[in-house]
Amino acid sequence: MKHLGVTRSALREAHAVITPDTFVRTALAEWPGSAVVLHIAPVVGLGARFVQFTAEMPGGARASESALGYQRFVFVLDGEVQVEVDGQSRTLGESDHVFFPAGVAHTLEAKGNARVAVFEKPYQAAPGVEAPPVCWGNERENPGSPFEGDERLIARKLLPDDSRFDFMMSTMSFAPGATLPYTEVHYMEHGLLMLSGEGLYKLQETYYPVQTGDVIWMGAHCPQWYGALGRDWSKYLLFKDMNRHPL
Ligand code: UGY
Ligand code: MN
Repeated sequence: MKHLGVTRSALREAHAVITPDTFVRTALAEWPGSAVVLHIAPVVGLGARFVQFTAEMPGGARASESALGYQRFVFVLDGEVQVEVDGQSRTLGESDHVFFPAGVAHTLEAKGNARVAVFEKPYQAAPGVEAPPVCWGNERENPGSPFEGDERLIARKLLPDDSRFDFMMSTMSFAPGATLPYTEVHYMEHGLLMLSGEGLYKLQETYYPVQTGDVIWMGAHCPQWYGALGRDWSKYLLFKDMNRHPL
């Protein structure tokens, strides 16, 4: 059925909601053979300081580090990906993730059809702070902890929470009816991918119904609040720049 131009996707100066019916694929030099949906780029709204994309990798497709030396975080959505870095070789499956520091050579190879969520950012060094290492993990094995004391809202940090890192990746899981405790307003930006479930996202003045597969960009100071709907827990993957003075 034709959609007659109707979509839930929306773009405002400090936020964007991007739904799968509006995804457009491109190629990227570092991802030969993969279809890349570049969700969030610096040209969005008033501007983003990171990129977020999904790479759809056919079996055998390979990717290498960002030619411009950006840090990269990769989260496996579907399939299996063989990762080579620092003389190590590991097979990552669904919910596994890896962080590559700026300038670290690596390759990713899809063992069959695979989909990965990728976040990249130029590293902001800070005086006296050492560079972060390669980090591995699995989101499902991460126990997480209640967010601001709410047992129905579990936050899982996917990177060590220390100042070597200039961004954090996490997941936030909400029981049906659970909400963020208040409308947040902060200078840090977010890139978000709905991993499961559905809910209502308030961004600036507008409430958006969102569901699995949707992407959200929240720019600096975008008022933000989420409430989970539906019968099952909902979960999103979240990028947030952190730990650096903004000037
Ligand atoms: O910590 C955060 O910034 C997070 N709670 N924001 C969000 O979920 N939109
Ligand atoms: Mn936030």
